[in-house]
Amino acid sequence: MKLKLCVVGFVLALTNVGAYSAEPLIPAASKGWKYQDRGIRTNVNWRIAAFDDSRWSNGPALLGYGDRDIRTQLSFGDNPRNKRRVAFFRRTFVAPRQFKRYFGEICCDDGAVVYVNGKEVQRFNMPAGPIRQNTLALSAVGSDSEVERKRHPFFIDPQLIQNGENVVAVSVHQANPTSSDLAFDLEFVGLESEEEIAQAQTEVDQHNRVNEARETNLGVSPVFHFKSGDPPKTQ
Ligand SMILES: [Ca+2]
Repeated sequence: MKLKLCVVGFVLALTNVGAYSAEPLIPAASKGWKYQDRGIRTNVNWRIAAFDDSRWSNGPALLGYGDRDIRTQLSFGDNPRNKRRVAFFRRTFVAPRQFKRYFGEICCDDGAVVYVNGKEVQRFNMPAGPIRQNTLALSAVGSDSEVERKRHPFFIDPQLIQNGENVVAVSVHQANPTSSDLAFDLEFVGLESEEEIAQAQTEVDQHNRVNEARETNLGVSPVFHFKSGDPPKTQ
């Protein structure tokens, strides 16, 4: 079953990566992710570009634990029945010039909050309101083959991306302390052609429709996504 999931996830990843000829600012499954897997946020400034992450570990995506396709193994602590709720990730990326739109796709098990240059741009499978180091994801995705390796598409406000070096920071949250797995990957591309922008918009719209239905089933407010230009409140 797990192998089947991996194959499906791999094919999906290939489909998405191959779909855009635009310049990857962060390729899928890329190297150079800094991570902090101690389960505690030691510095409130961990999201901002100026934060010194030189003491963090680093490795290639997929990062996490509990599944066979993980390339960088993270620690969940000493107690499998009470695992750490959160892991933190950072990566610098260079925007060589200004693009018309910026588009990302994230794979996260179970939930995630994404920040670019210190500003929140997206959250997936996470509750509304302040996000703390012990905040749990809304639902477990590990047993749901359709979403475990699904890449969630989203646009990024172009005003947040500057020419030259930028920093993306992500917290990934477990749905419960006994969850068997955690996983994270993220890719960014700069879009220029109207055709690719329209294609990305279609992906985001389809994703939003699926997740609106999912949120209705979960009985939660719509925080799985936001439409471009309507970011959630930054905490
Ligand atoms: Ca999990």
